Amino acid sequence: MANAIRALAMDAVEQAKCGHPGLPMGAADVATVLFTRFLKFDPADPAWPDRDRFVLSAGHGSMLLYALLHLLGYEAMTIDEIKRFRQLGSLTPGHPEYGHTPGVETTTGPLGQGLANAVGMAIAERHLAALFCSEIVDHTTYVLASDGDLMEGISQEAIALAGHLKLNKLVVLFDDNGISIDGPLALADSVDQVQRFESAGWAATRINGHDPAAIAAALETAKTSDRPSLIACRTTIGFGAPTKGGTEKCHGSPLGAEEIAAARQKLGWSAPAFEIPPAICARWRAAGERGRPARLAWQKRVAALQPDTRAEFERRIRGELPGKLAASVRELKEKLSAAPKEIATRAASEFALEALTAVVPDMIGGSADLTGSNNTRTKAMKVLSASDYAGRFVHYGVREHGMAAAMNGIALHGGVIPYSGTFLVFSDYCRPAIRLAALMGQRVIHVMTHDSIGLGEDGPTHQPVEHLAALRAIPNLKVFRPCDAVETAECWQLALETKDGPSVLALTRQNVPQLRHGFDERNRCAGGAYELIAAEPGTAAVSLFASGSEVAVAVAARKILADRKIPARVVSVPCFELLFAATAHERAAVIGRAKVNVAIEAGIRQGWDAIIGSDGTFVGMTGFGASAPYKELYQHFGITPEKVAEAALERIKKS
Ligand SMILES: Cc1ncc(C[n+]2csc(CCOP(=O)(O)OP(=O)(O)O)c2C)c(N)n1
Repeated sequence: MANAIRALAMDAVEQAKCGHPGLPMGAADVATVLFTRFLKFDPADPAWPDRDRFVLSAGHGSMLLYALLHLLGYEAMTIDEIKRFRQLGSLTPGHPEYGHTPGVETTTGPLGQGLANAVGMAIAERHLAALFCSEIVDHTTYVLASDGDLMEGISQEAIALAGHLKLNKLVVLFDDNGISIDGPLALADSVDQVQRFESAGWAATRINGHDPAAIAAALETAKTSDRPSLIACRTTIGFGAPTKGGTEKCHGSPLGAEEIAAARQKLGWSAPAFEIPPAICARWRAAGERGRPARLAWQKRVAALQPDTRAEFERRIRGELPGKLAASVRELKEKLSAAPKEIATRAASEFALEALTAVVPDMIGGSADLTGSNNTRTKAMKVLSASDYAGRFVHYGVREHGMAAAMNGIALHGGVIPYSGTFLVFSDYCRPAIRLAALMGQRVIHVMTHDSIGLGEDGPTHQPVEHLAALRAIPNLKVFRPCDAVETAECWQLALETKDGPSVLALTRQNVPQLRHGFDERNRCAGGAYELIAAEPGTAAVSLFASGSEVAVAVAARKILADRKIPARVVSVPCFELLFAATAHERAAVIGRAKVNVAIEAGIRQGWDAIIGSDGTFVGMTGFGASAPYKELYQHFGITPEKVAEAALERIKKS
């Protein structure tokens, strides 16, 4: 049965003239034992909520997964799809892509990410099991990880977190083949992975990855472990390829017709390319049908739940927000209009979270060891820990990358909406995972505070300058930078309602005035930008655009200009992406036709030209910040109402 995987991998890579045959051939025995005897799944319902998850963290070995899906009877994965490996529009892209191919649990390829996603999946499983009982939620997350996965720094963050949380339903199968692209692993690595995992609180063992009995025994042991399990499976990369097997030569290129013919002979596989002998195919299909009774029994158990519990469980799995959200945001905004708050937007976020987490039980918060600074833990939130998985706040530790990737896994698991916190400057540490959340279309919400030089004395290492622009460059990511407490509530609502993509909320450390007065039921941030204060008297000669804390600067600049009888309007721009998604007509209306456009943001200019034009005036940063009290920094870098008014007046004179 394992040779069927090997043959399909060799043939598909050969046909595509590119790809990675080595991993599928080497890990075929491990995968065969796992999928035919342990993994709980049903090809008839790839999204069955209580299925075991299988994460191919070493995404370059995608043909392993595609071969399995085909052999096990996932309807969409026909032999034609295998033949179209790596071709446009096929279900078999170069690396597995979530949402594209049924049966693929997460997008992998950037090494280490899948392993860290799996930690999030295992957290979500334990959490939901604690809330909804193990009759309904009781599954294991299996990972196949390569040397590359374990060399990546993110793997350390992931395994440390998993060990600490005692995620005993997480099992990592390490494809311990001692080969990477450059050659033998010994060129670059001499870590004892078993000892490494053990020291992180895992159960770890070493086996022969070509011995089905040993693989089965290790998986059996892992089932009863009170800790996460590592099974280091010693394998031969490209197992069966007579000259290239065991070497880097079979890692990432076709074996060639001659080597494939010799491998077929060595493996005793006489079937032609892309053909699976009926008897072997039947055994694989039978393995694929193994899980059906379990799924049907599970459906019965769900049907027998109390109607309220069942409705809630199903709502959460569908990822639908509770109906109470809108009313809660409305109430929040009413409160703020009755008693305006001059607070930092990070504090406004906490204020919003008090209300939102009360009506959206799906939300799990967290922080990478900056809880008090990020304001992500509300008073009512208990900590999610090894002794209480029902808690809703995760102390991720100083592990921003692992946190962001675990959040992706939590979202992918379903039933839970992860949000978490760090400083905006450390979005760089999260970036690879944020990019994947955007690519996969996952609702993951990053609270990123201390969003500019406005954080003050911590200085340029901590002051984001290029980060807003860099995040705005990621497709399908919404970057929100609210200007006050009301916008913060509105942006939170928009982030929660964005079911198909991640969001970043960039929030201030320093206090900002409340600029939105009077109750307005509309979510004014929904258009991405809106006129906060109209020009007077008459038509605007100047449009002042700003985001976040700089909207207050724009408002003060408007006043200076008004005193000089220059009518200026203020446009708050909390979200570029929503503005750019609006119709051309709506966008033009918000941008307006003033002679002079000025944008103010305590970051770099990049991106703003789309709003103010390349001839617009930008008041912001052109280099790194400095360490000083923040008010002095705003003066020092010239981000003040006076400078803005001056710049506008100069432009008017010239025009
Ligand atoms: C973050 C990241 N860096 C680099 C790569 C490119 N790459 C793909 S596989 C690989 C290493 C291959 O070694 P191993 O993980 O042991 O896989 P095997 O050779 O056993 O298939 C590298 C460097 C990647 N996919 N992701």
